[in-house]
Amino acid sequence: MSAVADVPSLLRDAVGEAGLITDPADMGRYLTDWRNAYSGRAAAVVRPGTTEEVAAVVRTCRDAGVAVVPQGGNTGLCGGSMPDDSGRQVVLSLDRMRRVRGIDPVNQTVTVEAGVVLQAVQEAAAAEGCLFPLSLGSEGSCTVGGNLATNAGGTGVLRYGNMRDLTLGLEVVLPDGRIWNGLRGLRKDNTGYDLKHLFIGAEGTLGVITAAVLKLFPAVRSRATAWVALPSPQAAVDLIGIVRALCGDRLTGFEIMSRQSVDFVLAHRAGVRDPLDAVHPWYVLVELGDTLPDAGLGGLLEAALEEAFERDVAADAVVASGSAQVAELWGLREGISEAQNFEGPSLKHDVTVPVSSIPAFVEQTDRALQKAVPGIRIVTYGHIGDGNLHYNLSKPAGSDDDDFRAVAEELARVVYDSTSSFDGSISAEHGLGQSKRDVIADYKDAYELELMRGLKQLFDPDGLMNPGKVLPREDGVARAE
Ligand code: FAD
Ligand code: 2HG
Ligand code: ZN
Repeated sequence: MSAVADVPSLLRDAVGEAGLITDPADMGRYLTDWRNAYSGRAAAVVRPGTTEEVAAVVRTCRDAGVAVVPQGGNTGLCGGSMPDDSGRQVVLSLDRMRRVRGIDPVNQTVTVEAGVVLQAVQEAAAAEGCLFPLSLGSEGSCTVGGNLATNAGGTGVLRYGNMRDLTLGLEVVLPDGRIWNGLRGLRKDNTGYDLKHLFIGAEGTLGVITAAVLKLFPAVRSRATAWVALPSPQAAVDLIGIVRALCGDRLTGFEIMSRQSVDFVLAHRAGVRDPLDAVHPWYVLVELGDTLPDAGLGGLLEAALEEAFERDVAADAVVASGSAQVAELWGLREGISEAQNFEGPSLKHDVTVPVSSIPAFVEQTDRALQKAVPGIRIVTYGHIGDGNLHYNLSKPAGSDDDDFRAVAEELARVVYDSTSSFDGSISAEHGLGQSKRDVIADYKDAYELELMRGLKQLFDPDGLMNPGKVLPREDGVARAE
């Protein structure tokens, strides 16, 4: 076994000078995440350009007993792509693996390398008259590898599914350096265990994803978008029912936002304004889409809204009249994550409960949080059509940052206990990473965790593939973000 100090020179043999960074001054952007919430140190950052080079890097690190941390666009929200602070781990960035290997419009598939940025996949699909429907606020920076490793969701899940649903095949470098070529573009394949699903959502703990075959859909040629003011989360749930019944599969987006969320964006994002005159407690952004260029979606959406007004579900609404207004409405929604960063330390929760339980869940959780910290700002928003809320918290206005940090763990428990009481999940899209790695022990079945540990042991007996992520540490200490 080589000393850690030798690893950079061994890695140079694997990837050449262009693929290796050892100067701490140049490593900076790989060692801090998007929000500056997590940072680490590394023996080296290695940037292989091919699958074979990824395999050589993984073998080199395994032989040296050095841990590998796979990294894509570094936009993850739970510290999964960060090395620890020992300075002994190696960050394996996929940012030189950005080739679209092929697109097959007849088979409706695209084959891409893991470092391709999500927006580039969307653009490659559009150039062939197709749609790749995964859509996230971070799509200009996040990568296919990161999307797969976190099983990313976003705003199109209710119509098209999450990254797992959009994937047909994978190529993966396993922790022992072997390459598994599962790059099949088949919609039907019943030849045994479907291994790709183990790597999707594994947050880089079972291997490095190097390429994928993804599903495409017919391009959407007409859209209609509305901003709807509502009295309550119950009204939002009622509105989904109305829109679904009338519009069926044309419903492509349904995002909820509390007034607090919208206030943060209005305060911190340039070029947005409140679309309505009066202030309302809740809003949803509804979007319809169709492959026909003239599908009459505006009329359909207006019919749904009319019914919502008649039934006192909606309080007010604006139907967007052009692409600039559509962009402005989506700017209000997509700007929330960034806007919250300007309001001091935040606690991010990324939960799901059954859609039917959302109203009772919000009422119960808000009450418990306000009791724990009177005046706490609850920034509730997200993909309500999937039962997925970002139940984020900011300190009471004008209060001390450290006072808020001191109660962070208690507040996280309030949200998780409430989620659990509705048979929900404490992570719907962002994953466990470092932030929820320990607390998951209290919210997931012990036997399920034992099976997960068994899989980790099978794939990575040396524990060198993104250690310290996803699985609870043996000391079982529960920590909030
Ligand atoms: P990274 O952050 O680099 O890595 C994330 C995890 O994947 C880490 O554990 C890493 O080790 C692992 N990983 C990365 N590449 C590979 C690979 N090739 N092989 C194996 N493991 C790998 N997420 C959602 O689900 N829905 C949203 O709507 C959403 N909106 C967001 C909006 C904003 C503004 C931001 C900042 C983030 C948002 N996210 C969202 C979170 C984040 O963008 C996603 O988790 C995204 O999928 C991460 O991709 P990445 O390339 O940045 O991965
Ligand atoms: C979103 O839906 C993302 O905007 C980010 O998942 C959520 O920042 C967050 O908490
Ligand atoms: Zn989200």
